[in-house]
Amino acid sequence: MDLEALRRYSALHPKPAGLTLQYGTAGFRSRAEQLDHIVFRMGLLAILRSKAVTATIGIMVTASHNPEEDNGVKLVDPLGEMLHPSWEEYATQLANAEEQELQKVITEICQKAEVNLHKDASVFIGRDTRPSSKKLSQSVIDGIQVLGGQYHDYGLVTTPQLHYMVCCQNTQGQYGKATLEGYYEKLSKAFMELIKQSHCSGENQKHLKIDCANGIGALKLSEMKPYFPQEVVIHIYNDGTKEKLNHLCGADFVKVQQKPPGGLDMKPNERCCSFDGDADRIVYYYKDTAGHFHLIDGDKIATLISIFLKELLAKVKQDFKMAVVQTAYANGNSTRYLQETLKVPVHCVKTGVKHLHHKAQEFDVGVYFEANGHGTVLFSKTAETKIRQLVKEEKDDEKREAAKMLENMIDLINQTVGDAVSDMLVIEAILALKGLTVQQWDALYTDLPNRLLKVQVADRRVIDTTDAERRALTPPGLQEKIDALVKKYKLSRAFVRPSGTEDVVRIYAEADTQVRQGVMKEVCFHTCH
Ligand code: NG1
Ligand code: ZN
Repeated sequence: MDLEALRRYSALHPKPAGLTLQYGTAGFRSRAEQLDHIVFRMGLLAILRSKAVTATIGIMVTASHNPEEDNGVKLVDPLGEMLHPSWEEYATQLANAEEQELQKVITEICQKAEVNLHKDASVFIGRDTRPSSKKLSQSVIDGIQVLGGQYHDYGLVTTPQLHYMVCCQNTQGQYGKATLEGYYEKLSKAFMELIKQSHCSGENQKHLKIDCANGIGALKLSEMKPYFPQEVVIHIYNDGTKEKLNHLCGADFVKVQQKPPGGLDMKPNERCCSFDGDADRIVYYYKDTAGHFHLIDGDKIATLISIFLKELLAKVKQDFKMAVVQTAYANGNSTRYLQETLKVPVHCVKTGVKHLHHKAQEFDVGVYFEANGHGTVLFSKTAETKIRQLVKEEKDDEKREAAKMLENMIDLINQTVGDAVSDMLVIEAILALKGLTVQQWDALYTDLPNRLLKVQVADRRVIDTTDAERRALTPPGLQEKIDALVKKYKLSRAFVRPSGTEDVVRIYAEADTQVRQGVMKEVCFHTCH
């Protein structure tokens, strides 16, 4: 380790006195001006991680759906997954070390994680469109250079694009080419192959309006436009040329507010969707002829995809295990529909993509979505190999055609992480193939009225939860009060948990009618007092 370089560069990226930040569900998130030392040190950590696992590691500068003034950084592991939990702690230690302790902390991490500093290292960098992101990614590069290693700066990319690049690189191209062209070509080819088999695409069905949250999604969709087939005509709104990132628009705004984004003029029954600020989430919606807004969230996306995959799996007649993974925020009626009508097993895990991803890996086909629209589908190696083999060798036409569709789904889905662009193409393909309108999709089941609020409390860590965050263990008495309230209402459910990305407590409630959501007011009262 070049100690002189470490001293010199860390002095250029000083840690504000008294500031401690934690590597949470989505890495570090904070006001952008507090993050310079963090990103520099994450550059250091990315090199250590790369040396530890002898693979390329990704580092993404973004704060997703959070305000433009915020920023964040997270590391991407070799197959495009989130950073391994054992390293989250190292990230937090390195981020909070005083300057004079940096070398000691690096040495400790090297010892604990058996990092050989003489090994080669390689890091891929990406960033979103925030004004602060460019400078922060320069600081990442400073960190990388102090410990020495190769890097490739992809510049402006969506979060899922960076995950894809990392996976391609570490699988020697098996997953695809680690370039933007490689990504666009892979997705558009699979999409076109899929919709070749669709017979019903009226003129109206072709059009899709997309709110890009004034973020990176707009840039990347524009780049991808030449690759799009004429079967889909996309109209981009909130492209970042006029308004601020995530301001009154984007997937998070639409989901939380349950209303359309600003900047998108919506006519009755038009199919619309919103990406979030780094394009890893998507929600759909439309307005009916009476002017009512209908949200189609991650739960309904998971349901549509599950229906489609289940039908194909039945046709290929393999003993593949399929399941859906949700979190406590999944609407109760989505869970009921999946289990009782569709007869697909559903599992509930803690909030945060890494938990959903991990659980979904247990199945041949694991569909996972957070209600907020972050999700994807994972196929086991066994299932993927078998499906590709059936495409080549199966004599039965119906079976082979079904396998072909599954193969294209495998190629269209970004299996590394939720991806708004890829999910959008999956949804558009399924709607076209099944001849479904957005209203028919919406009518699969009716969401229970629900509310998600956040409240600021003195110390959110006093709330400890269990049972996939559906029950509060502490503070004493809180859960009992929620239980008593929930009992009063039909189909009612409510829970509180500390956020992993903001200094707030989130409160969720649902019940059979909106009026009965009065439960929400009362849960709020007990959480704050
Ligand atoms: P927190 O802040 O822990 O609730 C939020 C989302 C998660 C996930 C992460 C990462 C909700 C209720 N929570 O986590 O689902 O997306 O951000 O971005 O939407
Ligand atoms: Zn995001």
